[in-house]
Amino acid sequence: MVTDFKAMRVTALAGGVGGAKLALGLQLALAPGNLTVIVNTGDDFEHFGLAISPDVDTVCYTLAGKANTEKGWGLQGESWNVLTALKALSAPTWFQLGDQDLATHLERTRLLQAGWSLSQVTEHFCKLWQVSSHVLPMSDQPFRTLIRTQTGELLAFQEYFVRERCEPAVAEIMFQHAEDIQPAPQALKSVDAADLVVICPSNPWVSIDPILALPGMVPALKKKPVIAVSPIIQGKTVKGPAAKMAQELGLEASAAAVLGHYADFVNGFIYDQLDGDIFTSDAYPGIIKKATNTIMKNDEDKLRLAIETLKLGEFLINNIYHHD
Ligand code: FO1
Repeated sequence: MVTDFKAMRVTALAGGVGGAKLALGLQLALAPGNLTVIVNTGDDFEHFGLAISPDVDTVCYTLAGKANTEKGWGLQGESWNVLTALKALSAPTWFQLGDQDLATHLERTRLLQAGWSLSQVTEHFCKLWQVSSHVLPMSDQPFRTLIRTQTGELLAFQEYFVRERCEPAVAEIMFQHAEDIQPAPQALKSVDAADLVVICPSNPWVSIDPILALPGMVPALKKKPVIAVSPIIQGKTVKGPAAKMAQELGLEASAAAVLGHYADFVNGFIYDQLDGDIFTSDAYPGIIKKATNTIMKNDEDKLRLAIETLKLGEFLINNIYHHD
């Protein structure tokens, strides 16, 4: 029986911007230390020889209160001297690295080369940035999301997302990784130890699916109360290409399609009130659906959506969900 949602131990699955926003709301709503975020690393890449983990950094910067909330990525109060100097050298500048952000990538690369794992580097940074939550990269092994376009080109994720501004039509999303890819050591443990798992409103196909593709992840989720929050509102996303991608892949760009995507292992689903009555009473009868305002413009919105999610979690745990 859960009587105080603040005391719940929650594990969230997240990609970048949208996921980080709800993760911050959950951090604000829960007792310090009770949130763990498993973050997509399929967007990671090497640039100028540096190890860049965009979603991990977006989540860490957001939870540390250091994120540039206008851009959704990078740091607030950033300067761009290195980028300007790179431009003057005719170097590639399509991926914008701010001066302070660059320090993160330099130090991460140095520590990885010294034998640290990505999980250890992330924990170390989070301690220095006084992040009260636990941030876990989904895996310590390289996992790369690739996009095959409808013209047959194969693009690394950041080439598709940033360099090509998500313009090419997507034919296929591919995951490239070691054959023995494993979740990060703490990732499955944090799911097992959680009272509730929350799938943040991140892109289901490129931000959450890489996490779900890891061996053992879906079976671990099936043993837990899981709530997913839809990133699609009235057929569109607040940010990012999820809706455009869905259409190009021949899927429906709707909250209903997002629920269909997760239906095998979720017990609760939160979608935007603007989508009102999209679910008929016989659609996914075993899954509790709740419509609310899911747009997160400020910290108040993030906290409110987090509390709605935790209250639905509390209801699932106390009334519906039975542990094995
Ligand atoms: N996104 C952009 O749209 N343009 C950029 O120049 C860019 C730079 C960047 C630098 C560091 C970082 O951690 C993230 C950065 N992002 C940038 C965001 C990021 O690549 C994407 O939002 C995610 O991969 C999708 O979740």
